[in-house]
Amino acid sequence: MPFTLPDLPYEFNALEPYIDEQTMRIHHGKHHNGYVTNLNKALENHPELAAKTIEELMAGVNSLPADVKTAVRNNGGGHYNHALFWQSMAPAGKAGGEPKGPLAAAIKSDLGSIEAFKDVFNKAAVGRFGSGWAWLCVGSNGKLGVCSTPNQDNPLMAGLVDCVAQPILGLDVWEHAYYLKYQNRRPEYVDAWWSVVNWDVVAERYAKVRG
Ligand code: MN3
Repeated sequence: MPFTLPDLPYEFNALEPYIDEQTMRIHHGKHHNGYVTNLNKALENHPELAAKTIEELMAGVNSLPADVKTAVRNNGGGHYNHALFWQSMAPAGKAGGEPKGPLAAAIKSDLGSIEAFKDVFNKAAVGRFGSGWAWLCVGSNGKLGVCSTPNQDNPLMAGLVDCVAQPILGLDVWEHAYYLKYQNRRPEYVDAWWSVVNWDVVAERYAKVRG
């Protein structure tokens, strides 16, 4: 199988009380696992695609053959997005607070202030109608931007999304990400999530994209 479900980099209960253990178990073991299984199934008859990295698949998804395009868009997107999401979080104590260093400086110069960034990100997350994601990305001009994509789309999907960029932080706002604990209160989930953002990982991604 070309793609495998990555282990979480922490225990299922590590993000309590912000994200509950049962949600993490179902989200990782059922939802993310389903995307990986269905992505592998879609690629069974396309060995040339199965040899690509998930990033390569995402960037080229708009020109894939019609028989696999939707499956890769939805399930490849689901795999990429969730892998990035798990890595973007850490237990309270190792997470939350504010970004530091060059990332913090870039947020201030490109988005106004840390507060202004969080505000626009919260609006993107809460305002996404139905299911989707909010993103902090680095554009082709090297500047940071915030956007939102529907379903399992992401900013790597050139030709399919409004904001084509390199994602460095993503927030899942599908109901499956928060419904057990927060029910319909998406804004509370989004607020709580900031407490488990692993800024060290986000800063590493930023440094890598900027070279
Ligand atoms: Mn999800």
